[in-house]
Amino acid sequence: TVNVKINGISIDVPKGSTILEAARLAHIEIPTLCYLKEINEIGACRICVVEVKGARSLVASCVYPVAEGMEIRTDSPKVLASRRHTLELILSDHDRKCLSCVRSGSCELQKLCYDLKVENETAYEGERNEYELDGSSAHMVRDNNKCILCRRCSAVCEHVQGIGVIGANERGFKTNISCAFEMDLAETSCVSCGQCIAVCPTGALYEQDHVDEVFAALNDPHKYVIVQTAPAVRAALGEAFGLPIGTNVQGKMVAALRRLGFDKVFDTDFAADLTIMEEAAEFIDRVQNGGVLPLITSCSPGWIKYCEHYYPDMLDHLSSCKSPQQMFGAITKTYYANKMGLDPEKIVMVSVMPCTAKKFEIGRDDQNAAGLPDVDISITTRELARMIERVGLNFHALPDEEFDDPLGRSTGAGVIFGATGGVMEAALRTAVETLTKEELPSPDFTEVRGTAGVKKATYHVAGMDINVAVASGLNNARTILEEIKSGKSNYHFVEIMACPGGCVNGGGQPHQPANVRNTTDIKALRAKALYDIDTLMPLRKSHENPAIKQLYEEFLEEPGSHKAHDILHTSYVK
Ligand code: HC1
Repeated sequence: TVNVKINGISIDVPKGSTILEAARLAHIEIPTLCYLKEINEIGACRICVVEVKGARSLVASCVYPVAEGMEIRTDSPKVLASRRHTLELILSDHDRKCLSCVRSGSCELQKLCYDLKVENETAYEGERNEYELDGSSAHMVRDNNKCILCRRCSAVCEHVQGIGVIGANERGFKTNISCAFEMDLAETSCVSCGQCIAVCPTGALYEQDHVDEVFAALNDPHKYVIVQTAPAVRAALGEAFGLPIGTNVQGKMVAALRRLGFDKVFDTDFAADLTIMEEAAEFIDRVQNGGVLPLITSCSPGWIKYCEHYYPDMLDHLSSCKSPQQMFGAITKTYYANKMGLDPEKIVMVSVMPCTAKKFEIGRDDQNAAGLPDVDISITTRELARMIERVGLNFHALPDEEFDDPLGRSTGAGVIFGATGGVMEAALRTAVETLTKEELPSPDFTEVRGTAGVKKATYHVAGMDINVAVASGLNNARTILEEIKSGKSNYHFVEIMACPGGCVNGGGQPHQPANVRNTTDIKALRAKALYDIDTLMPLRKSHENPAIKQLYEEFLEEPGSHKAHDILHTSYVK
């Protein structure tokens, strides 16, 4: 350790710490703007400056290492004045239409201006850049008028996802974050994961907002509006209302959706169970009949887009199963509509997802089992929170309610889909019991749990070794894909999710500011909420779901049947 003095208090801190880290150990949170731990450590924004005795100028604490005997001031008038000036300079080229900004209340720039009492927004008024919005893609909008050039978005795109479709163009005052050759985002090989939105401190990046469309459907007496909620939404929606990260709010979420006026409140987890039935059958078929291995999961649309753009030669590995979101819509507009005597044309299928790529997925080809789009509108967890706020529901006071039957029934296997490794574990629970024709001593496959970016395991099943791998985050996916291509590995089954940690950390989840992201394992806390639900479920294997059994008896016949293929499977494009 080294001994330093921070604001007059002596403290021992690990050698090699930055001043920012050292101050945290002294219970001082130095404000930051561009800094994202291990992702964007560039010391560029100058908000985290501090005084170091003997140094010629203020130093950026996020990148400046401590040294024995260092004397640091994080709170001097000089420091605070510098931060204030920096904020005034940022505001001088910032669209300050803040009142109705999508990030009002969760904007990190707004909070800093409040904390530092930046009263004069026009201190450096002068020339302003004016940018057109880029709303070209199905999933998001880029508004450079609100961009503060922190580069968190480009860092996460390049360093976490290995894609790099946005970055700094031009120089000096004209510097802006955009795509190469000023292309629209839709023209690039962006995969729609929305991780850039999740880390953006301001309203420069946000999802395409479909809240008005949902309200319009709810207010249309001729429409029958059905909602499905993804596994990971229940583990994060509460954060938008100030609840601790990892609070399971399933019951209040259902109650809120009912009060918003949805005709049926169903659960994507049901379709996750259905996906497992189809995918486990596909896996067993490929193993027993010499099909392409490894089989790779297909429920994450960001991952599918990535595979299509970057690994088109590996599309044969993808499961042909539609994602649970799409299977849900397909079953709703065929089986359920028929069963309930509903006209599929009048059904509006809304999905609530932790994901921005789902907005893109609903418009893909070959996703219309009833001759209509399987899903009509996909909104994010954040958009649902905004709907709840708009109509003034007191989320905290809502009772806990249950999903409707029968498409609200699910098992523990369905709910863990939302965490990395969950799809693999759910599939193994069913595939192993199908292959061995014996009941598992325990449904837990703990080797594929946890937030590590890559996980591997081998299971001995029915006389053979089944090698599995799980990757989340596209850089990690690339590692596994390269292994497969080079022939170095012999996997039978691989799960890939585009977002690091899986859907719990999707690009559509409630924002958490950088200081929380830098110090808390958000994805682990949210995942724990899902595994806790699984543990408490009376049924934990997809093939035990009574509503799924009934669906096959009444309609689909058996997993992998001709009918199931027509309705629940899809294809990919190079
Ligand atoms: Fe997911 Fe899925 S788990 S992709 O992560 O397979 O988004 O939560 O809904 O479709 O079920 C997301 C989550 C989600 C699908 C399921």
